[in-house]
Amino acid sequence: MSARSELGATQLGLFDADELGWDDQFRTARRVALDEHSWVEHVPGWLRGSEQLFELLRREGDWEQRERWMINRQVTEPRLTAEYPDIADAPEALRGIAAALSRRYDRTYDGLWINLYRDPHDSTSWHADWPSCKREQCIVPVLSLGSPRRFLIRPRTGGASVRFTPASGDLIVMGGRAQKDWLHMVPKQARPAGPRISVNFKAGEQAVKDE
Ligand SMILES: O=C(O)CCC(=O)C(=O)O
Repeated sequence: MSARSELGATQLGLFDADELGWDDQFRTARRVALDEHSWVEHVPGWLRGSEQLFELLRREGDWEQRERWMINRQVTEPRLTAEYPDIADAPEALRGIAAALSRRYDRTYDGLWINLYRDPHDSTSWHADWPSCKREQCIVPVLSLGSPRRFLIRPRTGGASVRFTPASGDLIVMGGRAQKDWLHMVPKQARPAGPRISVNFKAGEQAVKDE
């Protein structure tokens, strides 16, 4: 059920353009090869105005508490999620960001979902982004807003994980076969952490299998 009022939907478009900006050149991008076929690009400080965007999304996001099947039982996800399958319905501030990412990664990010990790006990467990990536190779950008949290990625077959700690305004972009051969997570942590929002971009063209 939508928590967003008509007024809220209107306010989502009212972001002071001077406060929000990003680096179209992706000058701080650092690409880490996970293996021969998969990579993660970390772009520190990519977005300017991330704290204001965090506050706006926290206040106005269409947040839902979701359930997830784990083997044979349904569990409540330890985070809140708001989904915008059509980018046209997403907060206006995010539409400009999606367009910038589309130019950079040469595909159309036409939908997104956002997650709110309310405290250090909120998390998401090992998974890959299915069904938003059904191709052999996908590029999935994730924008972090608010408190830094660990983001881990490890081979699907097991083994050591690679760790990133994206701060507010950082991008983590998973590419190549990272959704096929690797799993990622945001773990719970004992150390105190304030709330964090992640903005996950999806491209309809990646949600269909290769011919
Ligand atoms: O919050 C993140 O950084 C990642 C979220 C994620 O992997 C997901 O929602 O599928």
